[in-house]
Amino acid sequence: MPRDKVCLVIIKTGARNSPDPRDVLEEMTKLTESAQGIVAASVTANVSHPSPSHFIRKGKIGELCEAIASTGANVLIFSVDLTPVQARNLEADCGVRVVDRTGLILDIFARRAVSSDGKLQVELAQMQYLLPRLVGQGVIMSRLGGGIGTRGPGEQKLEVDRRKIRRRIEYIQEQLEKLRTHRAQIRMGRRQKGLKQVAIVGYTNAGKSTLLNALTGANAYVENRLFATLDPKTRIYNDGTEPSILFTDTVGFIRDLPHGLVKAFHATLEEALDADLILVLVDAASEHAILHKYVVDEVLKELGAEAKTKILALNKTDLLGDAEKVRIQDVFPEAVLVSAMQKQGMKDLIARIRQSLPA
Ligand SMILES: Nc1nc2c(ncn2[C@@H]2O[C@H](COP(=O)(O)OP(=O)(O)OP(=O)(O)O)[C@@H](O)[C@H]2O)c(=O)[nH]1
Ligand SMILES: [Mg+2]
Repeated sequence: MPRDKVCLVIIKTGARNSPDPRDVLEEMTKLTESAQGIVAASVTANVSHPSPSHFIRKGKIGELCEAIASTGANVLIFSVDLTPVQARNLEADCGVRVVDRTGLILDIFARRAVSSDGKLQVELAQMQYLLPRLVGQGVIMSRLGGGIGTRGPGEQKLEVDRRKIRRRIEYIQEQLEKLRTHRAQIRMGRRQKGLKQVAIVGYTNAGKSTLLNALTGANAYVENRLFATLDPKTRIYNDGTEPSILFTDTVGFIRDLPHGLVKAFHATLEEALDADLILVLVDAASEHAILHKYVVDEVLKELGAEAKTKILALNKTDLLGDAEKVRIQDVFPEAVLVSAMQKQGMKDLIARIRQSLPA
């Protein structure tokens, strides 16, 4: 399938704490590439009061049409979420597919889901996202045919009416509930065997799967892409010392993680909630390390994991010079410095984990 040529629309809101548009552009570019799209153009728009009909102003729409015409872009991707009405109007005015941030992330998730559990969770999030967008017409047909944002629950399923979709949602929710119970039983069994459980959590691309592999010799999927991992993998670490430790790799977090996705992945994220210890992994080589740590803390809060025992590890320190290592250790004095890729700091990390594990 030919890759989508994408025109990114970076929205700068007037809100305090709103992220720097350059950072948003960087992240949206990575997300787009993770969805196999090619960024052909980007347009930034200042929007303090979004219009209910189009989100952006008329003049900006003209600018977008020009960018589309001059670059041959076939899809617009917004850095914010749009209402179904806004998306539909923009599609009509610009003549190309319009995808919003949640739609983009859902698309990546849909590409990555491997296990049947992962697929069910993604399908649930997609259904809930698509449901309000299925009212009326036009959109449905324009969404068929491949490309970013078209990976709906499947063409056949799109033909069924909303009632059937609701029933499907209920069915998936029941299946996920069973999955939750099943996972809880597995965890209980492990606990009875005296095994300790550590969940590795962190921003997407922090190196969680690489760390799991380094510690346990697992062969978890590693890639320099956002959301490489959707299915948690659990592997045992055994160095002859009791207790043995089970490490679980989890879905990566991102700023403004769409709420529906957090909910859909609750069954998976519960692995983190139920662990004896949460290992927060941060990419120390990223200039956004502090923000990433903050986002992870916020999502953990949202999941109700505030009170859990946590330790912090700073990864990719092989990319840092000595001065940078000192600086980042100043910011996070409690952190263990590691390089999962070069298997550096693993002994320190295990020692810290053993110290911190609740008895
Ligand atoms: N230089 C360096 N690169 C690393 C290190 N650890 C991981 N990486 C690279 O970082 C990228 C992401 O690694 P992953 O292990 O897939 O990251 P992840 O946190 O599992 O990412 P998601 O599953 O997408 O959330 C890959 O290109 C890794 O090779 C490290 O210690 N040093
Ligand atoms: Mg991973």
